[in-house]
Amino acid sequence: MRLSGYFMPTMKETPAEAEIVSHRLMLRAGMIRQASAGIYSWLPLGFRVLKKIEQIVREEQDRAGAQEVLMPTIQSADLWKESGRYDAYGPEMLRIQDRHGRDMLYGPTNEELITEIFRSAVRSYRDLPRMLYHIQWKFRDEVRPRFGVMRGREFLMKDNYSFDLDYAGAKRSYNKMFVSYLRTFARLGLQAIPMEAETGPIGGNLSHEFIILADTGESEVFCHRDFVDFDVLGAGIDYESDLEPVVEAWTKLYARTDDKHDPAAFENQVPEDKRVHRRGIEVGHIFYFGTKYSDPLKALVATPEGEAVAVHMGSYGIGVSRLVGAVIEASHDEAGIVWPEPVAPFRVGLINLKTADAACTKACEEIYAKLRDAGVEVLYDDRDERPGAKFNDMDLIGLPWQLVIGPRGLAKGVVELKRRRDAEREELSLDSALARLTG
Ligand code: 5CA
Repeated sequence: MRLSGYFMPTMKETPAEAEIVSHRLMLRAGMIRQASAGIYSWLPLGFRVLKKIEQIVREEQDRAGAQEVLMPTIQSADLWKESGRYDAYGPEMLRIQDRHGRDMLYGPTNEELITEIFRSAVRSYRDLPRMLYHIQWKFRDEVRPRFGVMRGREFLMKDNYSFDLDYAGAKRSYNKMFVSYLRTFARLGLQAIPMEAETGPIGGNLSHEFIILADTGESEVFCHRDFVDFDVLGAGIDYESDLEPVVEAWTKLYARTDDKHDPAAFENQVPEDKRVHRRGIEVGHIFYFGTKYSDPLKALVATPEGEAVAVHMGSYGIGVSRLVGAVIEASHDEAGIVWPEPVAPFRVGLINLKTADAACTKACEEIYAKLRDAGVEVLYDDRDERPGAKFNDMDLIGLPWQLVIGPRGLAKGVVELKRRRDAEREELSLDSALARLTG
């Protein structure tokens, strides 16, 4: 992509309305624009990151055995009246009437709709277990939308729903999601800690929030310091094996959000030098709620003995659009964003220091073509701008690698490769730079 023709409206000034760093940087880097309170348009750079995160979430859901569907954003109120949640959900739900005066709503979540899909198709234990997920926009009329995409009113969520015959089966599904969440967040370059949490309007009695430690987080959390060094990606996971030992290893140490916090237990279980009391960002939340929806909605399956029982369910959410902000909160410096490679909008920023210089531009064009041929995502700054402005923009948008080409270096046969993460610079020949970036 050539920057001269790319829609990336960066800003030098810090927007006054943005209170936290991720919101400021997303506005300044031209990733999003506010459409109205808590509702955002995604511009090309931001949309690329959103799609990368979405794809990693999707791959890990698929790997764990869940199947993707797509349910609508607008739902009929009838099912919500059947489950009893239409009144209980309160003013966070955006209620709409269609032209016939029928009650509709913009879905804040999808337990009812997925249960209706399930009950219309499944009758027997032979068709269990099942896990169905979708990645869809939700609307919650939050009292206080803030922090940009972190607490929006319209936001992108991955929500998965599991169906099992009994508690033992449902716990297996819960464990699959628990482990797949650890993997998903690790692939995004994040250390997410599973914490015992309240269930709120979704319901149930077994629930974990996945929390990224960050001073700007909205949750107050308490946990054992050893979580910070846990590694999950190293372990090969077989989702058909018994995952209980993995889940136990990740839940035996104290980790709770403030509404579940027990000061006495915290002090008993965690040595003083290991106590972490911080703020965090909730990037995922999983629930087992048994028959809370299948009972009222009569989602019944026949057991092997022929008895009809309500199916056991769980639901599992990831805040996909919130994650864009969360990754930035976890990875930035004074100059701007520092994208972890797997979610970077482009891998390489190619900077032409002097577009008026024919040899310099020729070298840039050649390497740009070669990088693209090799399948490397590259953003080529071919604008007629001062080098300082180009460096600032590249640092702001945080691509992992910057390849800087100027007439002086070329005369010596070298270009500069800078790693954004630690600003480490290296002078290399064009060919070795190419080899490094395509290797
Ligand atoms: N149905 C369940 C799980 S599938 C559910 O809705 N869970 S939730 O309410 O906890 O939301 C799931 C995730 O969506 C949260 O962990 C959070 O990461 C994200 N989320 C929730 N509210 C917002 C919001 N207002 N803005 C951005 N992300 C949000």
